[in-house]
Amino acid sequence: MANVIVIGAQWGDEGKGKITDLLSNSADVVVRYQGGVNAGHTVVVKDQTFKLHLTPSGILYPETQCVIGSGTVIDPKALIAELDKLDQLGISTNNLFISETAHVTLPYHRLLDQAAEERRGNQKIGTTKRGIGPTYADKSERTGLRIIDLMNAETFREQLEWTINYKNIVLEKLYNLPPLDPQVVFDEYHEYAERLRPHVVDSSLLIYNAIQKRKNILFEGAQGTLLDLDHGTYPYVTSSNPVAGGACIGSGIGPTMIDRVIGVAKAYTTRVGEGPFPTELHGEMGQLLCDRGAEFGTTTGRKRRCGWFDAVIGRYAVRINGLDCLAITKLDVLDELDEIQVCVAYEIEGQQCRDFPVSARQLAQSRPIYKTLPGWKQSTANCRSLEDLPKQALAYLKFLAELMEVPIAIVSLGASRDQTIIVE
Ligand code: 2SA
Ligand code: MG
Repeated sequence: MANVIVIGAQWGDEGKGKITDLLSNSADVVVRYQGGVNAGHTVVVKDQTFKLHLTPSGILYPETQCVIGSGTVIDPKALIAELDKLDQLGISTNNLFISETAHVTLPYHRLLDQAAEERRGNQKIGTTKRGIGPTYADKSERTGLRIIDLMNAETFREQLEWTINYKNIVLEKLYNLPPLDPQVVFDEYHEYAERLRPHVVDSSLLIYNAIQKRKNILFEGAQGTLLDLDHGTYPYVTSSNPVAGGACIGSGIGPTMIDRVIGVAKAYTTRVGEGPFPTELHGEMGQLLCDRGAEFGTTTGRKRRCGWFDAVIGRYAVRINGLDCLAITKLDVLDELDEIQVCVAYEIEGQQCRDFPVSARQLAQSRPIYKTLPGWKQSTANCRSLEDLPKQALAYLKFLAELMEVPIAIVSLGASRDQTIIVE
């Protein structure tokens, strides 16, 4: 398997959790390289559903080392809750490693995320309100605290006091919120720091050493290409780089170490939060996809917006991530439909456009140009090979692969591990 990056080719929630879980079987190390507890991966093993936020999906395999890399932002309270939950389920977290250079989400980050969203009114982003944006903003502003800072009580206390005094000005003057007490926050987070200490490592070195020993490394993206801070539908994006390029920065390894990039896309499209979405379906069909696909946010429970597959976005994801192949998930959600539409191009100001427009304003004006394909009107849930698929379903997949000019390597037909076709 070598060193593989798995990324979301749409707006997140493509089913990366299931695909990384499958690939984790042959991975020695699984690395999360960006995002924080905004992410939500659902993995189903033997009828048990695991909802993971920060912990890489590989944690379900006892031998696999799991790394929360340098490019992530770590909410210690939420991470510890996740570890407790895994402990209760009898899943060992001994193989979980946390980067000492990852930034820490502190209570003021959550408060500021919530307050900023309210202040934006109808300009709101629709964030998960988990403090992700403010944590990354502090990293860029160089006022952030890193995991390594939490490991030394004295420097942690000093830095926290300075930072909270600064944040209190914003909380009080801008948002009319009560100030935080540095001592109270210190006492709480000092305890968390002790709990996390055994897991804290130089993660770039750990990964490098594993690569030197020819171990298989799996880099697990969170969110998706169109939520990328640089290449997504800005400003309706998250504050990190979910694209494949982010894997190198967020784990501290060089691009020459990567062998393969797999993009995960749903057989249709969803988006949670605000922002343009050309193929969104507002009527009954959108509701049907939402119901059949159980499209609700793993972290916030928000209803996801649903629409047809968009090959303009697909091609863009192929380009931005340098995809080698695709995994198409949730094909079974389309099982009952008479007809299925695929967006092959946009019409923007009277012009036909096959390339993804970079401006959110242009994207909002884009009208999808559809090609209609026949449905298969039978269950695909028990198909285990391409030959098992109804011919219309196979034609649908072939059409997507041709439009995006990359092969489809994996097809997923349900949440459980065995509802998968690996294309030889
Ligand atoms: P944030 O909180 O600052 O990262 O929000 C900025 C935008 O990024 C979107 N975003 C997501 N989109 C899809 N899935 C995500 N994870 C959860 C899930 C989301 C949930 O698996 O369902 O439960 O609501 C995720 N995380 C961030 C977010 O909606 C904003 O559009
Ligand atoms: Mg998700």
